[in-house]
Amino acid sequence: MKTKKRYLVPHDYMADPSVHVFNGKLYIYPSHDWESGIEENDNGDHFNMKDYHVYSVDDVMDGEVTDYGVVLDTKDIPWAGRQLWDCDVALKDGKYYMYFPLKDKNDIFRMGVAVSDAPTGPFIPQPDPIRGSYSIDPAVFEENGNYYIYFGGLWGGQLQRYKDNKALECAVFPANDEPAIPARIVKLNDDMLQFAEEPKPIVVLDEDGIPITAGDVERRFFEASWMHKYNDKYYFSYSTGDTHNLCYAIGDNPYGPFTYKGRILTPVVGWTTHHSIVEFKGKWYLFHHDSVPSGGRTWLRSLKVCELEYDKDGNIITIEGTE
Ligand code: FUB
Repeated sequence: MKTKKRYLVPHDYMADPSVHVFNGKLYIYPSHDWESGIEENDNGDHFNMKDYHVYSVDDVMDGEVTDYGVVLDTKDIPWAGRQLWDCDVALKDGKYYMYFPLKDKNDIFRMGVAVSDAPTGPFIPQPDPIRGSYSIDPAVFEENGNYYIYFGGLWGGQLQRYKDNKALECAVFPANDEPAIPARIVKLNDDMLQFAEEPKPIVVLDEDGIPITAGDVERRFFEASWMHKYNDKYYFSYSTGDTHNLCYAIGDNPYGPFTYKGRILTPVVGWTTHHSIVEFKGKWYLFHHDSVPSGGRTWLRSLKVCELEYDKDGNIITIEGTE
């Protein structure tokens, strides 16, 4: 589908947008890319981000975008090593909780929480990462007062270093005909600061009800989880990483399993693709990023948005990434 697209922050590099409507207003929580001079590699060292901004917009396709400035900085996080990647924010009882992945001083990704009285921050970090947290790309989903985090990412996201929530001695990738490494879901405690349970795998099935295999690289999970609901169905969406698709799978509850349905967005310019899907003022939007404005530099990405449509059966109509 060809659709009008808009760059939201043309004067800076922002990526990995997590978007929510809080009290009737739309807020964007992106990663903040910058030129740190670190050479590109498969470990993602070139994504060397160190702070977050928050944005809001009233008219998504045409309205003014408000920048609330820096709301969290690695220098204020006691356990910080490096690399502040994709974050997300949830509202509970008037407080805003930002979940962020960050490498600790041993270069291991953990997830932290920072709390604010406002959706626009500033967010005050907890002194330690969430117990039992690992890997990257937290996406928070709330339903009936229960809050869940979807997370995980391969390669630089370190998910291949974990099995059954335990760290492995070294990374393990399944054989091509084995089930792919899954994303994870975990319910949050009432205080929103710790996990309430052990993280569980998110299983994505193919059309025959068989788990998607590691060799099915056009469809298997890689990173960038997102969850939204449409017509009472649960849409789990994600990036396939090295094949650069944004895909989705549908299930009947937040834990799945989910059945693979198709592509949301074909590959964009740049290595990574990452998104969120949100309904605002009666329309659905896909927030994402690409590297067109930086001339294809994968670590300097720009925030984009376009409308998203469903067909009569609830399938998402695929959007062209390069238009
Ligand atoms: O921004 C750094 C990483 O790139 C994110 O965590 C991934 O999802 C990918 O977009």
